Amino acid sequence: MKTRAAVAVGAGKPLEIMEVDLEGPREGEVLVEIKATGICHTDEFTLSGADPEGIFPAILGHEGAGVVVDVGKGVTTLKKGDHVIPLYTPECRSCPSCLSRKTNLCTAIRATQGQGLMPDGTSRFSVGGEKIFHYMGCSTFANHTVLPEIALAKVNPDAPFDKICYIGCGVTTGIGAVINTAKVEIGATAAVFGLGGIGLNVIQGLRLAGADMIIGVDINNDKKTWGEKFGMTHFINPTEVDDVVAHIVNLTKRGADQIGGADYTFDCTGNVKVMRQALECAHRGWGESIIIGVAGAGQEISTRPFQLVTGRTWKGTAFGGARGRTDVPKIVDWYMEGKIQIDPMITHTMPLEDINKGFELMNSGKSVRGVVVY
Ligand code: NAD
Ligand code: AHE
Ligand code: ZN
Repeated sequence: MKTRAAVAVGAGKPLEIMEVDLEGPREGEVLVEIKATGICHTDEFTLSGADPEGIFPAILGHEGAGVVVDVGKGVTTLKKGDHVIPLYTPECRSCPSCLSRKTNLCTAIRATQGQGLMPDGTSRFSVGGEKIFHYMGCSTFANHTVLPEIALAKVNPDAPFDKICYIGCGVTTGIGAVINTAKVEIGATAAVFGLGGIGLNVIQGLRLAGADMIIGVDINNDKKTWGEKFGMTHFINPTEVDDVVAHIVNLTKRGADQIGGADYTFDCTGNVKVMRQALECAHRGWGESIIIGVAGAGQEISTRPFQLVTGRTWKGTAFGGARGRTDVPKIVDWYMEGKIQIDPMITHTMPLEDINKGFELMNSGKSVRGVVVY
């Protein structure tokens, strides 16, 4: 069949809207009509050329929601008409990682996914006979896409596509980092670096978890009002203080010994210098720092080992530690029940033709989440 897509033709180049050829689903695969997709900073990261796994031409996008149009041989858990959210972290429930119960990082199809291919090593997308690569196993910047059955979460059919697409990455990553990865407890103090589409969801996750002090850090002062909407109690612009680490340590001083530091800190910037700041403002003895941001090729993190010797822990999280087929339908229900907010964070919606404007709005800090509606 033919479908419309925004194709990433090369690093740093604008996406090109074109008609592409899409082959139907093979065994174990599902054809999905994408109804809406968010634009995440990770799409920009790959488009910019900073992603070591970046490959062109490709159809980017990994934060979608849509409807099953057709299923391939052997598909048993989904049928035509089901509402679904694509999962860049699938959940096969039978690989050693899924069975370990220690991680959400299913390994069933990770190797081919990283090469921009379906599990059988081929692509379903092409233009004029030339192969177009898939992206993160999702390619939601196409109106129709094909995914493995294990990479789709079946969700409440009453939920609006233009809102729940955000659960396909940003919402789940932010809230999951708090609940699944950090396991934040009531009364905790926390610092969140980077108040964009992910950081604001970390903040709403911290409020859900019952954190007392929620410090937001961003170089953009407009993010103060945004953070406060979702539970932030203090805001710091690191360019307006001498030393952001000392500032946070001072702000969080408590107890007879007056040792400061946050119980939990989160990097949502992808900047390795910020990751170091986030670790070093975590509390001596028990502070945990969670890396969410994705750093470009060649970037490395560093700190004095003494920071770890004295009890701080450095952790990372992908997709907020969520097991997609199990957890994503629950998060959609939380949204439908009013337990979490999504609508105010979606600041811009646009047709596919305007997707490059959506990237510009994100890069300039003017949008929190831009969503393309097909
Ligand atoms: P975004 O562009 O919406 O937000 C980034 C925010 O960081 C902006 O508000 C910006 O002003 C702020 N910022 C930039 N430099 C800063 C600095 N030096 N100090 C403080 N704040 C700074 O991006 P997003 O969609 O929220 O994504 C954030 C990061 O998370 C990206 O690196 C993205 O690739 C990554 N990400 C990771 C996962 C995962 O599973 N680990 C999932 C989604 C996104
Ligand atoms: N391809 C990059 C890494 C990109 C990355 O870390 N992606 C996150 C999701 S970001 C979503 O917005 C992730 O899920 N990582 C786990 C995985 O298996 O990719 C690189 O550095 O090569
Ligand atoms: Zn993302």
